[in-house]
Amino acid sequence: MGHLGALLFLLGSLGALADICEIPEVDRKLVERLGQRLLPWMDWLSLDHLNPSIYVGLRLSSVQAGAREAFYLHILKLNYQQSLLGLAINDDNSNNKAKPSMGQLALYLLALRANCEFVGGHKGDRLVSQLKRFLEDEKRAIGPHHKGHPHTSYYQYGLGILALCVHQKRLHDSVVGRLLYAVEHSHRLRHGHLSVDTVAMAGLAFTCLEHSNLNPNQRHRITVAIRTTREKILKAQTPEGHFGNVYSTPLALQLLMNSFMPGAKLGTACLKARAALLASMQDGAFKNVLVISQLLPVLNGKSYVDLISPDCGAPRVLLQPALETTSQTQELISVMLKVPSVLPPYRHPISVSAGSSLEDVLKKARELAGFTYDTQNSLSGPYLTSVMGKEAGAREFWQLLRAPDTPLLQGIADYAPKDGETIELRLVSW
Ligand code: B12
Repeated sequence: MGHLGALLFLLGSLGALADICEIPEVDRKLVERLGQRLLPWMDWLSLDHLNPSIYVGLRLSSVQAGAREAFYLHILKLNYQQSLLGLAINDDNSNNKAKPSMGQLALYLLALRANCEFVGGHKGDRLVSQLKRFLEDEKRAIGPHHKGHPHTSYYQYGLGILALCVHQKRLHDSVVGRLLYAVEHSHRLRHGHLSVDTVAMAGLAFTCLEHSNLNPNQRHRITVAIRTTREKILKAQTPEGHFGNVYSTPLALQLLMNSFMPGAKLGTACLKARAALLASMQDGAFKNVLVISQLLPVLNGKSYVDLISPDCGAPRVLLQPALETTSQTQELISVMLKVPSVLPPYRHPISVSAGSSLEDVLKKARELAGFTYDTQNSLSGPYLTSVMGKEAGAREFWQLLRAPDTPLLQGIADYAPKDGETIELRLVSW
C-alpha cells in the first residue's frame, strides 16, 4: 500500500472507530469505591430490603464481595421462593409482607442468570409462569389498540421480557408486540418527558431477543426498534455529555456499548458520556445503590445482555469494607418545606444540621407537628407515597422539586438540601 493508501486506510479506520461505542477502562480505585458502597446493603437480609439488582451489578462488574455474594444469593433464593411460591421457611408472619413485583421477580431471574444458573425444575418453572402471567396481565392492561397503560410501567415490562429472554424462555409475539408498538410510538414511554431509562431497558430487551432469535417472525421490527432506541438515546445527550440525566446514563451506555451505528458519531458521544460520568463519580453523585448497581457493569464493559452467556469465571477484585468517615457538623441550615397541593397549603422553614437528607427534613417537620408523610421501601430506597394524609393515586406521584420548578434527580434519602433552599412536594400525574 502506498502512502496515500495507508493514509486513507487510517482515516477510514478512525471514521469507523467514531461509529463504535467503546468505554475505555476507568481508574480501579474509583470503581472499588463505588463497589464498597454496596457492601453494607448486603447485610440487610429482610425481604423488604433484599435487592437482586445489587447482586446482578456485582456479578457483571470487575469487583466482588467474596463469600458474602454467595450468601446473599442464597438468602435471595429463600425469600423470593418463599414469598412468590408460598413456600414456608421456619419463620413467622411472612404472609404480611408484600410480594415482589413483576420487575423484582425479573431482577431475581437476572440474578440467577448472573450466577450462570438457568431457571428450572418445578419451582423455577412456576416462577417463569408467574412472570409470563404478569406480562400477559400487563399486555391486557395496555389493550389490543394500545390505549391503556401497564399497571406497573413499560420499564418493568421491558425488564420482564429481558429476564425471560436471558433464560431463553419464549414469549408470545403479542407480548413483545406491545413494547415494540410503545417504542414505535414513543410518547408512550414518557413520564412527563422521554424516560431514557425506559427506552434503554426496552432496547436491552430487544437486543437480547435479536441475539437469541426468540421471536423470528418479528425479527425485522425488533432490529428497527433497537436502532430507534439507540437514536433516541443519542438525541437525549445533554451538553455535559449525559444521556437524559446522570442517573439514566448507565443504562443508556449499557445499550449503546459495543454497538455500531455508521454515521452517528457514536464513538465520540460515548467518550463524552464517559467523561461526564467520571466527573459525576468524582463529585460523589453516585450514592444510591440501585444506580451504582446499574453503573458497575458499564465500567466493566458489560451490559444485562451479557447475561445470555455470562462469564462466571472472570477474575474480579475482592472489595474491602470501607472505613466509615461520617463528619458530624454542628452547623444548622434552614430549608423551606412547601406543599401547595393540600388544603390549607403547608409552608414551613425547617432547621436541620448541614448535610442532612431531605428525609431528615421531613422527619423534623413531622416532629414539629402539622406535617405528616409516608414512604414505601423500594429498590431505590424510601419512596414518598403520601403527604399530609393525601396518598398518590394510580398514575400519580409525589414529585420532589427545588423551587421554583426543578425536579430533583435523587430521592428523599439521598438528596441533601442546601441552606436557604425551598423544597416543594407536588402531587402530579405521570
Ligand atoms: C418508573 C420510574 C418512576 C415512576 C414510578 C411509578 C411506577 N408505577 O412505576 C415515577 C414516574 C412515578 C417515578 C418517580 C420518581 N422517580 Co423514578 N424512575 C422510574 C424508573 C424508570 C423505573 C423504576 C422501576 O420500575 N424499577 C424496577 C423495579 C423492579 O424496582 P422497584 O424498586 O420495585 O421500583 C419502584 C421504585 O423504583 C419506585 N421509584 C421510582 N422512581 C423512584 C425514585 C426514587 C428515588 C425512589 C426511592 C423510588 C422510586 O417506583 C417503582 C415502582 O413501584 C427508574 C429508572 C432506573 N434506572 O431505575 C427511575 C428512577 C429510579 N427515578 C428517579 C427519580 C429521581 C424519581 C423521583 C425522585 C423524581 C422526582 N423529582 O420526584 C420520583 C420519586 C419521588 C418520590 N415520591 O419518592 C431516578 C433516581 C436516581 C437516584 N439517584 O436514585 C431514576 C433512576 C431515573 C433517573 N434516571 O433519574 N419514577
